[in-house]
Amino acid sequence: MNWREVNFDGIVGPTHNYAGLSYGNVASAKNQGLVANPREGVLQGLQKAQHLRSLGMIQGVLPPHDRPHLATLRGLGFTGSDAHMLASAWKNSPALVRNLMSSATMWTANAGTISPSPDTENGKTHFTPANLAAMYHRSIEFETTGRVLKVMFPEGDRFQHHPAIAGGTHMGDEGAANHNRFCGDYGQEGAALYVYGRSAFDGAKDLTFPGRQTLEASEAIARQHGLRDGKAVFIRQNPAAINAGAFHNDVVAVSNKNVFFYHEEAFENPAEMQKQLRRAAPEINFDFVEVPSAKVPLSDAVKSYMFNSQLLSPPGDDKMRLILPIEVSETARTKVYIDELLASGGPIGDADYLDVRQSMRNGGGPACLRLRVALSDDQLSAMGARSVLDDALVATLQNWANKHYRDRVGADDLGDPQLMEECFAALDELSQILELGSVYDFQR
Ligand code: SUG
Repeated sequence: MNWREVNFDGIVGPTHNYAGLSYGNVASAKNQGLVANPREGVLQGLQKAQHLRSLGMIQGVLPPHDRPHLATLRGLGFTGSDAHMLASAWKNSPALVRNLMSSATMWTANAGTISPSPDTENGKTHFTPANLAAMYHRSIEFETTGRVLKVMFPEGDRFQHHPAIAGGTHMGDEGAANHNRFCGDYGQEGAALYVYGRSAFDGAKDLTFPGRQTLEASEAIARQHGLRDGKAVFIRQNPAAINAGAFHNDVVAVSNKNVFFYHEEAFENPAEMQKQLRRAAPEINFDFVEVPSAKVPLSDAVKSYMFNSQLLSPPGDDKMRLILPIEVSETARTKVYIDELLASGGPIGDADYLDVRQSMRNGGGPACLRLRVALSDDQLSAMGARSVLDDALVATLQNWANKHYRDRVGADDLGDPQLMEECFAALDELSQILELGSVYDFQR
C-alpha cells in the first residue's frame, strides 16, 4: 500500500483584509490598516499549490468560510434580512463586523488536529477541529470546519470525527500548528509531539502575549484520538518565543518524517523534547536540526518566517526540500543560514522561495496555509468532495477567483453589503465546484 503526505491548502477568502485582529501576532499588528488584495492572495496560494504539484506531491484545498458570519450575528440577537443585520451590526460595532469578516480560515494549519490511522488504536484516521478560542475572529471557525472535514473524509471505516474541545480559552486549541507527527515513513506507526503555551489553570505569568494552546486541550485530543500509550509527547513552547511573536509553534519549528528543523529557543527545554521523542519512538532515527540563535536570532526567525516552511519528501528525491516564504531570501542571516544548510550534507537538500505575501502580512507563511494528512491509496480513493487538485480544477479555481474577487479590500469596505453579496455568490459557486453540499450558514 502506497502512503504519502497530502497538503490541503486554505483558499484565501473574498474578504481577506488587514484588520490587525490577532494580538501577539507581530505581522497582523504591524500591517493593520493596509489595503488587501484578496484576488492576488488566492492566486498566490494556488501558485504555491501548483508548485507542490510540479514536485510530484498530491495537493488538495480547503474552502474559505462565509463572511460575514451571519449565524454569529443571529446568535448575538441581530434579526431581519442579511443586509439589515449587517447594517445594524456595523452601526453598533464596526469592530464586531471586522471580526466576522476575517478570512482567517485560509490558515488551515489551524483547522484541526489529525492523527493518521497507523497511529491510532482503532486504525482509523481521527480529526478534531480546533476551537481557536484564543482569538474571537477565529473562534467562529470550528463548526463549519467540522462540516467540511466530514464531507471530505466521510465518517465510517476509515475516518472518525470528534467535536472541537469545549471549555473556551482554558481549553484553547489551535490545531496542527502546534502538533508534529514523526514517523519512519508515512504508513508506519509514528509518535506525536504536542506543543503547548500554558497550562489551563496556572495563569502563565511568564507570558506577555497569549499562550493560545493549553496542555489540557492537547491531552484531550490525544485521548480522544486513541493514540497508543507512550506515543504522545507534550512539551511546552519557550515563553520567550511566544513573547517574541511565535504565537504558534510552527513559527519556530517544522517536521517531516524523522527530521525536526527548529530554532534553539523554540522550546522551554529542547533536550527534554529530544529525550521524550526518542523514548516514545525508539525505532525512529530522529534527525534534530537545531538552529542556533547565534546564526539566526529569534527576531529574524519570526520576521522572515524561516521555520514556517513546508518540509517535504517529494517522490523520487533522496533529500528533503523546504518551501520557504520569499522573505527568508530577503533577510540576510536567514538567507546565509539556508545556503549553509543545503550545502551541509544533512537531510535537507533543496529549498524554494515562494511569494505568499498577501498571507504573510497577516502572519501566515507556507506552513500556516496547509493542513497535512498522511493518506494511503485506499483512503485517498475513499475521500468525498472534489478537493484534490488536477490541472482542470486549478484552472477552474483561477477563473472563479478572477470572476468573484476584488483586488482591493480596505477597512471601510468591511461593512459593505455588496462585499457580503459577492462573498456569498463566490462561495455558492465554490461549493458546487468542490462538491461540498451545504456546509455554509448563509441561505441562497
Ligand atoms: O491566527 N492571523 C492568523 C495567522 C495564523 C497563522 N497560522 C499558523 N501559524 N499556523 C492568526 O493569528 C490575522 C487576521 C487579522 O489580523 O485580520 C490572523 O488571524
